[in-house]
Amino acid sequence: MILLPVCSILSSLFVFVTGRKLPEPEVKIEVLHKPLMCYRKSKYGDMLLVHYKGFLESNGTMFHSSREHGDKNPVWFTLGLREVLKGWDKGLQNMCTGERRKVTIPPSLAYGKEGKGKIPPSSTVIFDIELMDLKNGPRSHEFFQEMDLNDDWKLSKEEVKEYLKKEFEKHGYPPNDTHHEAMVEDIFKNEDEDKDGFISTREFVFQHDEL
Ligand SMILES: *[C@@H]1O[C@H](CO)[C@@H](O)[C@H](O)[C@H]1NC(C)=O
Ligand SMILES: *[C@@H]1O[C@H](CO)[C@@H](O)[C@H](O)[C@H]1NC(C)=O
Ligand SMILES: [Ca+2]
Ligand SMILES: [Ca+2]
Repeated sequence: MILLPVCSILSSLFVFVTGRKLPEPEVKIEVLHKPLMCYRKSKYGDMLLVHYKGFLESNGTMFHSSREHGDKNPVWFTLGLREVLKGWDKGLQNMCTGERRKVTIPPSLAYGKEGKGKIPPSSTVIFDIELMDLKNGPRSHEFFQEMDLNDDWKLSKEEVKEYLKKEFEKHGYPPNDTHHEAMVEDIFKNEDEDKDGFISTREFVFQHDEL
């Protein structure tokens, strides 16, 4: 698969290194086909099965087609977890099974300044994406359990901080308590909806990303 897994830790790192957020440009969404029946719409944490074609905006060259390349199968991914391009996480919300969209993604939400493979640096890319299937995603319970060190089914700030520390080490960054604490505050601001100081499984699994 050609999609670049974007590591959220690294983009969070950027925020703390430069002390500011990247300006978040918009993803342009055009609906090409909407099915008559729509039982439910994709939301953060769902598993999506898609077929897609990717084009360079600059000259319309197709750089990937899931129907023609690789094993020719559609691909599964979890929405909103940065498993795929950020532009996909933003552009494939509220989508019905059978719906087809044209999603235009600026470089910062796609392959960045560097580009990747056939994609030149700083490319705006266009995806033609068809949602083949949709199911409840885990926003992985395993992942939750891995972070929940004392098995009380909620995540404390300390547990999230421990997790960040491990992730940073895994990616070769020295742990930095000041950074980690600021990141934890940021995470809890978004995820601890009832502000009880813990992220519950419900808050974890059903959290909605703001568009
Ligand atoms: C389109 O642009 C890409 C990247 O710059 C280049 O590799 C490709 O040859 C171009 N295709 C055409 C048809 O001009
Ligand atoms: C840790 O983070 C703080 C706050 O961002 C920063 O001022 C400090 O230089 C960092 N320390 C190390 C060792 O990177
Ligand atoms: Ca816990
Ligand atoms: Ca809570």
